[in-house]
Amino acid sequence: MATKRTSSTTKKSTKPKSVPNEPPADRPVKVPRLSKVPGQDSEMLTTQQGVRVPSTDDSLTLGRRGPTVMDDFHLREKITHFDHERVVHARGAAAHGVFESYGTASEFCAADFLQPDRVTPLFTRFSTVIGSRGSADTVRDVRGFAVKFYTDEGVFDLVGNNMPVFFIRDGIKFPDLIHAAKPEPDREIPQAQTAHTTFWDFVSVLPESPHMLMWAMSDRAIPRSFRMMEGFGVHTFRLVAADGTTSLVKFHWKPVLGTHGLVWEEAQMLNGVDPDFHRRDLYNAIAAGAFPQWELGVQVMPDSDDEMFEGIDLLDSTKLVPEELVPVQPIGRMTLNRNPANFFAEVEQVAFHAGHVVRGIEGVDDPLFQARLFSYLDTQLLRLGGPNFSQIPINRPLAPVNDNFRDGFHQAAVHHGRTPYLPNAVGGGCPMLASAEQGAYIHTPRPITGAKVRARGPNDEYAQARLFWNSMSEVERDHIVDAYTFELGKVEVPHVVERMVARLGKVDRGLATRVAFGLGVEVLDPPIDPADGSPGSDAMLTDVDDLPTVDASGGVTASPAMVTAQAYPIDGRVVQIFVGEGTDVAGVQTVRDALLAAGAVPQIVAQHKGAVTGGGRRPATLAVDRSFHTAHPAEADAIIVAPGPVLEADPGVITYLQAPTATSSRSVPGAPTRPYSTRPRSHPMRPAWWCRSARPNGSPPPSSTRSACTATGSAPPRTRPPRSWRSDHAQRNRPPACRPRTGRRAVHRVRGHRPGRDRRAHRRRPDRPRHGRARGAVPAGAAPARRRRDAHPGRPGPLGRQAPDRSGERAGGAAAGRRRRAPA
Ligand code: HDE
Repeated sequence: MATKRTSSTTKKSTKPKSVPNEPPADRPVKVPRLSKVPGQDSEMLTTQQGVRVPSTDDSLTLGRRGPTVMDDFHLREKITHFDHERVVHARGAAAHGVFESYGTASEFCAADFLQPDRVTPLFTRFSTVIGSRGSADTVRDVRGFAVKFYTDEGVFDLVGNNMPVFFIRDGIKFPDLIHAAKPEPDREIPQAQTAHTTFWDFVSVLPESPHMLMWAMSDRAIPRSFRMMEGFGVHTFRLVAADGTTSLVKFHWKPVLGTHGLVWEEAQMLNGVDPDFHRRDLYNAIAAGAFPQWELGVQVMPDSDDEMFEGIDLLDSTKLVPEELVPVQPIGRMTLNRNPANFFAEVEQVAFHAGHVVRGIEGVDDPLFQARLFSYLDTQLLRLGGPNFSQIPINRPLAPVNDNFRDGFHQAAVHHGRTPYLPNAVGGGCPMLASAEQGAYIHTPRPITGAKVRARGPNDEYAQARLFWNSMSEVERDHIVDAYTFELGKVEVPHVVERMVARLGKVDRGLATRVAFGLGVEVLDPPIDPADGSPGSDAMLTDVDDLPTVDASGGVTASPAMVTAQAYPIDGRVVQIFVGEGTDVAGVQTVRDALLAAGAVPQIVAQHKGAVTGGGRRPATLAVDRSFHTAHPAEADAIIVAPGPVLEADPGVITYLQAPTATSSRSVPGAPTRPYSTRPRSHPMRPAWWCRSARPNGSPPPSSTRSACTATGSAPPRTRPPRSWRSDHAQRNRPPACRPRTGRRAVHRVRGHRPGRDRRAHRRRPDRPRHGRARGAVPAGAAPARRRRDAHPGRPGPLGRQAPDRSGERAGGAAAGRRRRAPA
């Protein structure tokens, strides 16, 4: 091309110009053509090389249930490209910790870190899936729950989620799933949510989606805290005992604090009020010494040739094994006890991989897992800049390494020796190969037969979705109905909505009717003629109709293990205590101390920051953590209103309490049975004790999804009592070593408040408290206080604080208490 361009511009030729890339008419030679849209100019689905693809739903496997084969070039190309596109799980938070083995797994697993009395360091990262790095925490989404164990035998990564199943059963569909779920490519909205057309379009025609959708529309998708989430390995794993016997297991993480969800309205508000809600919560808990804990448990099923259990396909990650059939056995405990020192170096650069397993733990031929084995390594090459990412400190194994790998981008090692190859004689045959007795990882031999095919199934895609629905409490069902109604309400294409509602009808007719009512559509029954291929047709839903289906519920119709009435500790629960001038300071301090002792996080909230003063002849002061400007009821699990003259008369308090319910009151005349949620108000107007999900008496929360470790029967005891908690502001501004046990000094120091000087001030003028009324909080109609320097708005007071301006405050009117006016 360059030669041609030069000749045409430098020399004027009289010969007719030849058209580049066009063969002469008399010689029809094919040459590469210029596509209008490279990579999108065929009507058929092709590979990047233009090879037409007959199916993109199933990986190429050895037999219907065998492992994925390397010559599935379509799968590898599709996943490779995806790995280097838009990365999932971009937003996350993480912490260091330890795993203490109970030793109970030693009978069925040879892994050293599961033997008795082993303590293994680990690093755990929680994440959302869809949102980009700056997105909010409390969006409706699946949460990643990835744990890196630095065992003496190498790194083991348990890369799971907070839900036990997944949307797809074959990894070849993962790029499709994420393309559909991510912001729509033409306009790049919406961020971090599935409430849009393309996601529902995709899942509505994906046969295996109904079960996971139920979980994603439940309270599990809006967890109260990372500390209150279950975790699941999702896939089945094969554990190998020291004597070589094998069993099939599912991994479970059970949070000691129980499983709790937010209410949807709260979650939405928190996205604005505090987009870092979960990240902050985890950091603060660990900084305060209230270390979150989870028990690791396993469901152990016998290993069998067909890898089925009670009709449940153990190679299908859209299915779970009900805990009623196989209880979870606890095998160890994880404690997160140290925050990362540098977010990028640790949280961002940690590289998990489903293929990081240690002796005694093997994956299975689940095609979802098989694709992951390829994807994680591949994705790190770009994300972490080359093949040496395992040398980054957070990824380095504790076990000694000698991999014979050399060079590559970002090689940090200066290797010695001339023989990075095996076998060698010059290097004395080093490094040596290990035998089983020396701890080598040896894959369990398993016979595989069958033709190389792209085919899966058959399976029952609705039974476990129905099981989940049946297991929910009434309030949780209301939430699920609301979630479907909201999400499908954002879909712009009617036939997608109809098809989804029709499929919900196969899960539960009542569920579909309630959702259909909210959407103003009908439940089509039967869905639509299966033969016509039109929207809603079952012909578009499954390619396995000709095969017999199996019941995937294992005979269980409802799973009480998913919801229990178990009581959990209130560690880390935020209790806001509203105080005002003249409040009962001693009483508030007693309540606060009791909350601290119980492990909760009390926050003193008042009209202004600084401090409030109690009543009596020798009034005491109380440091304020947050003002109504910086606190929000959605951040609290409970609110206590302390009695006091100023607060009772302040309508700002009521406005504050009302805020979260502003959008939740509904009344729909003429609706069928409970078309919309009749959930209890999450924030009653004037409570003495308001509770979101954990109740002080231990009764089951109305709005949260809870789960118990059925094997233990009760919440495992806390090993380490939490220390006092204070506002994150106070925590952040103190070096860890000198963080105080009680928060008061921390608050004083951060704000430049000097307690000694305060006390002197009160001694001088006990009749005129330094804070509150005398400084500007003048009730309507009262005589104005004598002008003082610190009563002027905008001018720093003697303690360096800004005096609150209440000079123009009127009684009544929600905003009056917050509005600032110029002094008269
Ligand atoms: Fe992932 N997943 N995934 N995934 N996944 C990634 O790896 C992928 C799947 C999960 O905190 C990526 O380093 C494919 C299931 C977690 O750093 C990527 C498939 C489950 C995390 C990737 C799946 C997960 C990831 C993106 C279908 C639950 C975050 C960045 C076969 C069992 C780990 C990265 C962290 C991250 C690929 C399906 C969990 C692109 C191809 C199922 C918790 O490699």
